[in-house]
Amino acid sequence: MARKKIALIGSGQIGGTLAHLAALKDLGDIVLFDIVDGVPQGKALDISQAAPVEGYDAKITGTSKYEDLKGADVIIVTAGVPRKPGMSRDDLLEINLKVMEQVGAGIAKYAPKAFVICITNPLDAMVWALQKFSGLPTNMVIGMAGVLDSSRFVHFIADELKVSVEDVNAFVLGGHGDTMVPLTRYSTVAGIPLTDIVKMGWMSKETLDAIVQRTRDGGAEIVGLLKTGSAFYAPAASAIAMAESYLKDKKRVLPAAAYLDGQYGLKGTYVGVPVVIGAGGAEKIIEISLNSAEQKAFDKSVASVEGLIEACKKIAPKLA
Ligand code: A3D
Repeated sequence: MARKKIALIGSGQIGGTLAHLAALKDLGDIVLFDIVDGVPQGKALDISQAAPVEGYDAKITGTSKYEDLKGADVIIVTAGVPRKPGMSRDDLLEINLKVMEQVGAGIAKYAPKAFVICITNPLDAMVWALQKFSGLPTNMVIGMAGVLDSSRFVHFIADELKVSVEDVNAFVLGGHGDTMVPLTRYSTVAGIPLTDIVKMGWMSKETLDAIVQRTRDGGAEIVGLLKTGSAFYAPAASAIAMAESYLKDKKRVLPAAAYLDGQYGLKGTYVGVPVVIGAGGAEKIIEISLNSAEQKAFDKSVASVEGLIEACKKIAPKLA
């Protein structure tokens, strides 16, 4: 059986980490792409030289030519600029929208059958634009945010309760940004909802509220510490989980920015919802019932995403 091919568009902090993880997990051969010539080639060589130590056989190459994407099964897009301290994800919109236009054209020409995972911020608007610019089917273009946001939530809960991360399951809905909706009712420790954990007195309501807020601000906390870029280890691990679910047809149920066609009462937009990811791409959107407070928070988050999509349409009228 031929090896799968994973192409990484953007070979910066996340791109390099993606390549390393994909190699360690034997997901297939890897192509690193970047407009800065030398960086993808240098990282590819460095990661290839770790192969004898780690024992992976993946062929890892670097390129600045779109034609090298040919035949890619999965494409993960991180091309663009990340945040600096004081910047919101939305501040990146204009620059990264232009990048999505180039990347979308490259994918359409050379890898129209790929499963595409977008990571570039502002996430929900960029994945929406990338799908439009590439013209790929909506089930084959998805955005990574929810796996990362949920993972941050799980880390904080497990750390607070001093339990294994393996026994905590967290659920985050909505756009990737300050309005994201961590759902405490659907987040559990060994099956016990966090709302019950509070009732049992294992964690105070104030602590849980603080964790929810820290999850929302999770990206900014790291930007503030790093000062020269944004998080990359956990974002890369999150996208790899999504790629693996597609490549191995695992049908994991993962929160991701997916195209909504009537689900949650929304049409033609991308927003974070639970999705079954398998060989058919985004195979099924799971619609959960929301109480009025959750619905209100979700609506606010959707409004913020829709505002960004409108801004994209103004900058690039052909998207309208
Ligand atoms: P960085 O290390 O700067 O890498 C970005 C790479 O993109 C650089 O190597 C650039 O040279 C390259 N690039 C720029 N323009 C183009 C182009 N037109 N074509 C090809 N490559 C290009 O950033 P990073 O890896 O830290 O972050 C990448 C993106 O992910 C940023 O937009 C971040 O904001 C975003 N991000 C998203 C999340 C989510 O959870 C959604 C988390 C963390 C970062």
